[in-house]
Amino acid sequence: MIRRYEFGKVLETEAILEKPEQAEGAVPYLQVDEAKRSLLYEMGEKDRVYGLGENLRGINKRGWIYESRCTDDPEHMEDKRALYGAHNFLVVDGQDQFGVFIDYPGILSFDVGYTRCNQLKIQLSDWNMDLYVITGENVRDIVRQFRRLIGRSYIPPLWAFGYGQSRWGYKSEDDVREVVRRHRELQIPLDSVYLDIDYMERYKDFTVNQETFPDFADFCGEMKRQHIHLVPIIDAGVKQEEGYPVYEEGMEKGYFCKKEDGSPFVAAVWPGKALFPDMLNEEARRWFGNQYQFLLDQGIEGFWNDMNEPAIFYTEDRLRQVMEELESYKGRNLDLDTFFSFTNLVQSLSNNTEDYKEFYHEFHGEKVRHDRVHNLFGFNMTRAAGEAFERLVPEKRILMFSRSSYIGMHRYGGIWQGDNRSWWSHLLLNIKMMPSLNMCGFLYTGADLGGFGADTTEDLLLRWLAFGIFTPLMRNHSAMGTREQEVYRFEKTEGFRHIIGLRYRLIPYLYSEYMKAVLRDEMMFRPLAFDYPSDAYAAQVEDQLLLGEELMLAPVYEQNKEGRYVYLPEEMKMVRFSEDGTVEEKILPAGHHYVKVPLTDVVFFLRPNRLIPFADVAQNVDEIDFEHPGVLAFVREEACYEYYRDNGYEKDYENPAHFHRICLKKGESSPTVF
Ligand code: MIG
Repeated sequence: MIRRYEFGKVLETEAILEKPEQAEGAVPYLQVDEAKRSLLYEMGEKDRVYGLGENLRGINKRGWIYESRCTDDPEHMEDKRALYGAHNFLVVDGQDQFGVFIDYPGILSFDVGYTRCNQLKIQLSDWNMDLYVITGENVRDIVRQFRRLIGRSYIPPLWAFGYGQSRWGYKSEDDVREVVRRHRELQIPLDSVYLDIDYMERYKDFTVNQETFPDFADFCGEMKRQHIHLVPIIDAGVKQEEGYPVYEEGMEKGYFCKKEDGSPFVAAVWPGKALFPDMLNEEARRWFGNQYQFLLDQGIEGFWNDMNEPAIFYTEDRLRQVMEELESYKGRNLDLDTFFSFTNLVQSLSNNTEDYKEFYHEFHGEKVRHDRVHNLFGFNMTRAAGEAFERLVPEKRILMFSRSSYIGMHRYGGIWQGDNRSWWSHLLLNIKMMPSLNMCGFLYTGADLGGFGADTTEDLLLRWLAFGIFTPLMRNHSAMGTREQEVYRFEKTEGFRHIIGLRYRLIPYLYSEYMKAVLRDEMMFRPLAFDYPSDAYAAQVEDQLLLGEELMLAPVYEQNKEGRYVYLPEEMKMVRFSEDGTVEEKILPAGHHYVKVPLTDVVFFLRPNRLIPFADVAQNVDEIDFEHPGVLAFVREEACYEYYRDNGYEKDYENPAHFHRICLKKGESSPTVF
């Protein structure tokens, strides 16, 4: 059951397309305090709190305070409160069981037992919101109802389930050719290469550097013949430069965000001084979306939207003030106080909260100060693109994922998990984030495999890939200046080939699970607690995940480990894939096990009476034989799988012809397909 309560003058976020009628009576579970602009819930000692999408810390969010404030912060450390997204949905599971969604575009915080162990306190910046309280049969049911409310998640083209190679630093056609050549030569499967900001002409959106990519359309074609899709980045800021058509047209039509006095708001990002298109204004959004045509026309079929929190390196106004203030430090004896305020001055230039109060949007015909709708910017940039694709190439699925997001954006694209580091702890963070993102509708997601910032190591990359082969977005990405981390930079070529090859064997299963999760508002990745609610130990496990109804994953996420402890909530079949091609299957009883996992092995667990389709290795998605997959099964009596298969490019998602059944009975050697 879904109850909606309206407070104050709601700013329509369009997270929810069809709002239910307002509920009668008092809000259940939560104490509503309008004077303090807060909502309060007294948690039971053992209550667990799930959700909040893209965030730091655990699957159970208890014990910390989180903020919904979309932020470009590459330091994903435990003491942080916010990342790039604002996903205001959580589920309390304990003495009571209910979900809460705060549909509110401004900045808010979720104190989940931080100030007081047993208090959940939600604090808003102003008192205008839609509050949803959802109850249901169990946690999965609550999440399903919420997902139905926010609408169907985005569906990418099939090739986007292949392996993608990315690096901030590929500068030319030849750099890209080299990446493709090395993968193909070593028979390491690959479907896409990402283009970071260097493909553009001086970081101008919707341009291509003519010197390094002299014939871009031609080059796209050349790549496509090798089954490679190029995926260029688009940044939120448009360079301020006379003669650059996107800038000139945007100025002329008044489509950029303005300051209070109506003059354009100038902030610096990659290209130096830049302007932010008013993504919240329908007309400007349409105009910005139309710009993607420039790249679609040249054969591009996928994009990633970056810097759309929006990130600000500095604003003209603040830079001027800081420069002046720095002057005053000249010749002074800098002591404890002055030295730090001196160094902080320069630091304060970037992503300064005060700057987000300096510009305005034209939002549903009203002038609204940015900070009140801050969390909608990335959402609406990606919506601009998504709506444009529907207009410009309605017959096609276009790959789209964004860095910043708000619930509602999940209908237009996926997200990647931003600038992590080549740290083991960030592999674990990647694992933990999957279910909470799924709860909020973000199914097409993954982290930068190998780690974005800092230098990776071969073992970290192997272990990370061994988890990444299960995430819908499987992309190796790293930052300029860090150790190069394409898999061919390392020695264990066979190991890499084996692990990435396994991804391709699993794509029929993964794609099928993806589509069913989308079409049925299910989570593809779940914590053990969601499926084994009466198992008190399972509720504590945060380093294992359920995938679909079939698999349990237990990745290795620590260095120099030859295996790990795994908890089995019931009897399962362990399946081990080794580099030499052997597949070991072994039934293990419920309980605790130490499982050996050598560096290039992949291990997962099949639940009883379940099977998954399992294809042969392919070098790219086009080569996979979806029609005649083999199976991996754990049959006690009979296992059946609902197999979803379409051509991966058309949009008749619900066509019943796409659903097949694969069944295997005990004693049978080959499955029956219906
Ligand atoms: O501030 O375009 O998260 O993936 O490589 C850095 C350069 C800007 C941030 C993205 C990252 C990308 C990088 N961008």
